[in-house]
Parts: sequence; structure tokens; C-alpha cells
Amino acid sequence: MGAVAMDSDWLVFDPHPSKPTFVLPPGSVDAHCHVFGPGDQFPYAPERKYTPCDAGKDQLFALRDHLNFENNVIVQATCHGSNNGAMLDAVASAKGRARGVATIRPDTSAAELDEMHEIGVRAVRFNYVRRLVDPEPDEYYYRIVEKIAPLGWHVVVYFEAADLAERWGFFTSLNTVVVVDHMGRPDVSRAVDGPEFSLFLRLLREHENFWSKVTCPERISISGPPDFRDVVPFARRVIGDFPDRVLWGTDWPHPNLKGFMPDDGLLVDFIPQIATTEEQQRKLLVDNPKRLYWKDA
Ligand code: 0GY
Repeated sequence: MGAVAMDSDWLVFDPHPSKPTFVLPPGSVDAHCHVFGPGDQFPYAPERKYTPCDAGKDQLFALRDHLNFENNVIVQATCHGSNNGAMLDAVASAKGRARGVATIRPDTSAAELDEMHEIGVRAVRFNYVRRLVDPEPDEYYYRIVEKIAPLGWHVVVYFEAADLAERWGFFTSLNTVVVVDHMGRPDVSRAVDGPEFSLFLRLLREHENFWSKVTCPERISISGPPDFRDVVPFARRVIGDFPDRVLWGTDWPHPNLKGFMPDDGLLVDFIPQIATTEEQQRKLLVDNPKRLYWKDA
């Protein structure tokens, strides 16, 4: 139990996920996951838009070992605001087996950033999903980009498909690597070749600094589990067209899901549905995340 009660409709992660039947390539990275609290040790941010269940580093590392991942990339969750304490503690405790993606502010000092880098942070996240945060003006994010440039960090962006056109000018002005969460949250009831997803594919095609996480079928799918049929053509297209710029992650502990909680073992078993060759799987799970997050290891 944390210091505060989780939201009354909060769905808790599956405490006993199945063992995947898909054998992950050695050295695989879960490149999108979070830690929540525990709240009595790492309080949730006053400005948060949800209060989750506690999901701490020990549970994350147990999942990593159960699923047979070697590494994690731990992404600061919005319920912790710009206090990166829980994420940094988890990355530090992983002793080189985790990297972090932080939320920082323009007034975060260079000394704080150096310390984060030393612990294992390699990116910042800009979140534009309004049910999670109130987005700031572009100027705010440009100041952050200036701050992280000397460290060689990249930017992770989370937005919904309908917002891409509006953000296009800002996104394409960034000269760092930019990783898009969850394929830019496509509406999978629309056509893969339709205007909405074509704009996202164009972003990746015309801007070689853009990468995509092919994550969260459980969040994006309308047809639902266990086979997330409607997500498959979208993820296959991204992996097929940009095999060297894709990442995969569990998104454990799956914040804000409504209706059902996925079995993380079955999420791993979904990977060969979207990365259909051994080469694609190795790039997605090992080569790409290692190149981006462990280049200096
Ligand atoms: C995700 C998705 C969500 C939440 C967050 O930081 C967060 O709070 O990323 C969401 O609710 O869609 O990537 O975990």
C-alpha cells in the first residue's frame, strides 16, 4: 500500500504473467516500461492526473527476469511529474542493466543533468497527451533541448495521431534523435494507407532522426486481445519500412488501461506477429535499443 490510494477504477498489473513461448533473442531490451513509487517512498506529484497502484523496481526486475529480458529502458511516468526520484533509483539499482528517460524542466541545472547521465539517463520525454499533462508552448521544449544537447541525449515524444499535423513543424525542427511512443497512437479502425497513418509514415521516411516504438497493442487495439488483429498491419508496416529505427517494450505496469489488463507473457508472444523474421526481431529487441541507449557501454 502506498501513501495515497490508487484511483478507484485503476487496473493493477497482472501479478502472475505467463512464461512466453516466443524465445527472445539474447540481450533483448524492454525499451518502454515504468516504475510507480512506491508512493510512501517516492510520492506521486501533486499535479498528476492519475494515481496508480504502486509498481516498484523489484517488481519490474522480477518481470524482466521472468520474461527473459536482459535490460530495461525506464520511462518517467507523468504521475511522478518532473521528480525523477523513483525512476533514477530504479536505474541506479539495475547496475547498468537499465537506462532512463527523464522528465525535466527548463530550469533543471546542468549539474542535475550530469548526475542523471551518470546514473544512466539518455533521453527526455515530451508528453502531449492531454489526459496526462497540460502541454507547454514550444519555447519550453526548445529550452530543454538546448540543455540536453551537450549530453547527446535524445527526445521521446508521446502524442495522439490527430495531433501530429499540428506538431509537425516543431517535431521536424528537432535535430536530436526523436523516438515516437506507440506509433503515434494510430486510430486502427482507419486504413494503414489512409491519410492519418500515411502522415506518420512520412515523418519517419522524410526525417531519418525519427524512430518509433511499436508498442502497446493492448492500448491501441479496438479488436482486442488475445491477437490484437487490427494493430498487426500498422506495426508490420513500421517495422518493415524502418527496421533499424524501431523499439519494443511491455509498457508495464500499463497505466490507465480500462477494461482489461494484459498478460505480459502474451505480449511477448505477440512480437513475432509484427516482427516476422529473425533479423527484424534481433534489430527490434537487441541491436536498435543497444545502439540508442548503450552506445557508450
Ligand atoms: C504509457 C502510456 C500512458 C501513460 C504514461 O507517463 C504516463 O503517465 O505514459 C497512457 O496513459 O497512455 O506509455 O505508459
